[in-house]
Amino acid sequence: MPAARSSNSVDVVIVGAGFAGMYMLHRLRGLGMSARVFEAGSGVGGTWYWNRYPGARCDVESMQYSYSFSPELQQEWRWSELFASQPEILRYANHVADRLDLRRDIQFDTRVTEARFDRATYRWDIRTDCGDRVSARYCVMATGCLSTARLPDYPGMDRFGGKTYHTGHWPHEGVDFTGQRVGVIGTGSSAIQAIPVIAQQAAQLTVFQRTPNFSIPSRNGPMTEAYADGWKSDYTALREKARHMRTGILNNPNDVSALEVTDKERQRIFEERWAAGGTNFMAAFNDLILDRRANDSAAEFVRDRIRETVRNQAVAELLAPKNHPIGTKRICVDTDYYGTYNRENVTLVDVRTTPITEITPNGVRAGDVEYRFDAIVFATGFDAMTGALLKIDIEADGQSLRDKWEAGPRTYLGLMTAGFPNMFMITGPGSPSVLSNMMVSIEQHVDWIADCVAYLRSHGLDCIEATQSAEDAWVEHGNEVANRTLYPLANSWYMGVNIPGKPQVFMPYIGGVGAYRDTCDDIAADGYRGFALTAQAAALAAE
Ligand code: NA7
Repeated sequence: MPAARSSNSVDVVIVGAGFAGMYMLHRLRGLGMSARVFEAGSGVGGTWYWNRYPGARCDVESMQYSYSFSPELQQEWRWSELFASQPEILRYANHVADRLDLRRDIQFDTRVTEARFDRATYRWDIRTDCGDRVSARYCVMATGCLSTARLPDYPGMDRFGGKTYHTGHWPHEGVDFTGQRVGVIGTGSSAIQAIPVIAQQAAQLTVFQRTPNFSIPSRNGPMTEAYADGWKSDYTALREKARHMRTGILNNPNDVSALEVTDKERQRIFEERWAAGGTNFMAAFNDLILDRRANDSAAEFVRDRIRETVRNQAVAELLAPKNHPIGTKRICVDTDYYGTYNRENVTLVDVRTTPITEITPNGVRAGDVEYRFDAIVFATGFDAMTGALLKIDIEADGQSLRDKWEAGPRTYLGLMTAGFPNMFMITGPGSPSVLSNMMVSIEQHVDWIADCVAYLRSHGLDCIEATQSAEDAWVEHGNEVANRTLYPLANSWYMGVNIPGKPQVFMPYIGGVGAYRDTCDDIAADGYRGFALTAQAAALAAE
């Protein structure tokens, strides 16, 4: 265990140095507040620090998946591709850390293990696995929504004689699969990005699929000067527009029902979106996520593209999702995913009909067959949205967050949870977070939190807590909005279904980034309606 490197008192402890924690630190410094960031990794970047698997890249265009708070930063940085790869995004994160001199307040290789609120002092007592103990007025959880990697619990997991990897914990030195027999378990976004790249290296690649996913070609390519300049010449206005979009992405939404146009016109619009590539496909009509018939038309369009691409029709049918509406599990974006199944060295195994029963010393047993591998890649996802928070022992007034959230997360605005004063979450459950451009949602939350603590300070206050009634109303509203959509029909990680025993509730807020921002702004302008604000700590200190 490394020696403790700090033992003191700060205004704010921030947990995590991904894009959320980095910007939070920057904003707090701007307010003249002291802050310490604890980060489990050895560097900044969060998701982009850990997810180094082959083919990892963002599915939001780089011109939009980047910070907007600094005009200089967004003008000077040059992206090389339309959709940046993980190494490039990590370089960007490091560039920002250098440029803003963030590292001096970040303690790396340190995992926060406990956070306890002491009502007598109105401060958080934070402890780490390195033995640090820090007292902070506020605690900001910038722990990420997809940061707790999940391995299946097949018998024999530790018996395999070859190498095993999880896409979310990829070795920094990279992996060369040349000449190897490789098994990939899972067909979510990570697998869909990794499979085409691994297939090019490996001698044999076997993909174990439980649920097929819809994937749209990215049409990625080099970033031309003209394209980047088009954005940069009007960046301020475009960013502002994006902040008010439904997903925080300028995706050219077509405000027309898929059911109002002729079959021919519908097909033409889908063709156009498919040719343009990326998640904008889902903005082809305004009711794809609301109306099953509208959704079916989009789903069938994509299934037909799969049938067209994959030569073996039995394999194409296995790859064509039929059990969930398109978009209700996170839509994937790929480069030659379906085409990869035309390669001689790639095999698809349907684990619904031939379930994996064990990991053997030689590989994977599914049905009656033992598949022999040199390496197994687990692309099996994350304990999403709540996993990282609940890994920490968070407690206030004798109540743990794990107990409070036993039946599923409950928050007010996804920013705070009642009974846990002065603890903020960035892109927490109950906020648009994973349904949006994370950069836009991160900036919105960080700005809201920074403005909030500045407000408290300027009003001689230092304690804020979500009220139970505001939280209950927000949870009810969130469920109501979700139930108006098709989202709850899918067994998705949005619903917690991928984790055995996890409560099944729809965790993100689907009301839209723009509307959500307006709500948050309105609540703040109204003196933080639904929050109890007090000056008790100041009174205590004065005694
Ligand atoms: P996902 O999207 O959760 O995908 C995980 C995949 O692994 C998915 O296909 C799962 O099938 C599959 N899985 C999980 N456990 C098993 C077991 N036990 N056996 C077989 N298959 C299994 O994670 P990703 O890392 O791909 O993507 C996460 C997000 O990161 C993504 O949405 C982007 O926002 C970035 P299932 O669907 O559960 O049947």
